[in-house]
Amino acid sequence: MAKVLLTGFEPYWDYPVNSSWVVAEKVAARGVVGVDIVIEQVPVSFSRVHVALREAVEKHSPNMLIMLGQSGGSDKVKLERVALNMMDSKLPDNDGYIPNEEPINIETPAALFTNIPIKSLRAAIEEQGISVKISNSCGLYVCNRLYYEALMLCKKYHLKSIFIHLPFYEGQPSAKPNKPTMPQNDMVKAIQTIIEKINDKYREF
Ligand code: PCA
Repeated sequence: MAKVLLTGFEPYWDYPVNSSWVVAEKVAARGVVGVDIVIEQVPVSFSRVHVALREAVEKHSPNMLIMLGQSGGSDKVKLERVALNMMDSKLPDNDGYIPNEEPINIETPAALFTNIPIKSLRAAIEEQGISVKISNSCGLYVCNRLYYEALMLCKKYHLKSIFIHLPFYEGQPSAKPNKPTMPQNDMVKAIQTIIEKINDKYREF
């Protein structure tokens, strides 16, 4: 049976709840037929997030690595295509650190791409009537740091990996007023659909 490691982030900034973790927990609770789903919460920390990911991959030995992050202000599920070898932010991470145009690793590629055919995932989610788009920038904050590490790990382990940014959910505490929200059920369904699709495509894991 295929195994998915699904990650979500802890709270950060002035968000006491992170939609990515709430959705990860719901996906694990509802499950996907024929797939073993394990979830791990990862820290909003430039210096710790990749260590947490590596430990989780070594602990669970998944076939698929699906990472969720909150993108407050987005009105769609965003399938991230690329991670950049760069860290930059105006606001601190949860350790108080603010990187200023720092490469993640001076010896590794400038950009890494998901190894999952992203357009077929978009089509499958659209078929469910859920608002989705492909994004060509995961930002330069901690989500991008995590994604870059994940795509490096894909080279080392036999892994399929993608990062997905999620909007605030309807009724989320401290979601910014006037920012779009999405029903939790739609986001959960979108992630279940992604897991089903990847599992169908790579049955031979
Ligand atoms: N979103 C942030 C980091 C944690 C999260 O949920 C980001 O987009 O980088």
